[in-house]
Amino acid sequence: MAAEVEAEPVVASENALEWVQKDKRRFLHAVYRVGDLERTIKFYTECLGMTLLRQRDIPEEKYSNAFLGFGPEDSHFVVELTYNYGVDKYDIGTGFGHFAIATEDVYKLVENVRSKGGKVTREPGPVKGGTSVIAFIQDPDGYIFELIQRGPTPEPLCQVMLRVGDLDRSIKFYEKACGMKLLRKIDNPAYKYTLAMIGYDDEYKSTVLELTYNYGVTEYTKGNAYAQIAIGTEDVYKSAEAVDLVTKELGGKITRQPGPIPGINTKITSFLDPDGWKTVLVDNADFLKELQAE
Ligand SMILES: N[C@@H](CCC(=O)N[C@@H](CS)C(=O)NCC(=O)O)C(=O)O
Repeated sequence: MAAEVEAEPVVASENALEWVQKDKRRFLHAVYRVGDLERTIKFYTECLGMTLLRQRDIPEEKYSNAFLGFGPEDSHFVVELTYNYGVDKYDIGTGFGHFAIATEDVYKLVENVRSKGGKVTREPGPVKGGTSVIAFIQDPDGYIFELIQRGPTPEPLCQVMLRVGDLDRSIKFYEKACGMKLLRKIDNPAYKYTLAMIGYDDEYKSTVLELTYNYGVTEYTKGNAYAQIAIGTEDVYKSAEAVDLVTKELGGKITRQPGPIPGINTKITSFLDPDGWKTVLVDNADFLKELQAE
């Protein structure tokens, strides 16, 4: 009898880990804070070519959101900007890397950014130690966007780069807890870093997480500007079960138990990875309902 009681949760959790690998997942949005919503909307639409998809104001909670991207939210990864009433400055910290935009002509996009008063922090040209043509620009709050020259793609908002302290631990975490695949790992010893592209689909067709390990660096500051990425799932309860199991092995923790958000009823669960980066898993059907209601 005792043996049966002990065995049950283990079997359930192992099923959850297998289930995660078959779940229907996709990156929905990156959430971060900005000091002036109108200023950022203007910059993203005029300099970067994004479309303003929706806006909402929640006066009871003293914040507003704006969603922007390169296509509709039901099929594209987008940015969700948060403006907290009265807060005009945030600390980005050292751990957050950048968002990346794929474009057919980096030189042209950089010129557009510059002509509209945007800040170019790295001129276009081949990446150090490689051949891809890239550039870096900075938005009005100091968030970095990497511009990457590529052929046409259905998802120009193609990467979220986060720095991590142990790359193999992070890869294992996102594979097991989130069902992502390791798409590419590149070591660049000349510049003392290793990158891993991980995600749910081809990195040239959909958004990926780019994890960067700088040799010997295990700690970064998080600041208070960047918040989290949101990922769609068919079942937040099973998802949380898997995450819980993986955090016991690799670190990290569940920060919100699975369940509906009061008032909105969208089911979510959220957690921190072993470096403290936050992810929110959102019920796919609830998310689509939310989009239709707006
Ligand atoms: N130390 C870098 C490592 C990552 C890195 O160097 N990435 C490449 C892009 S994949 C880069 O920024 N290269 C700079 C350049 O080519 O100027 C960091 O933490 O950002």
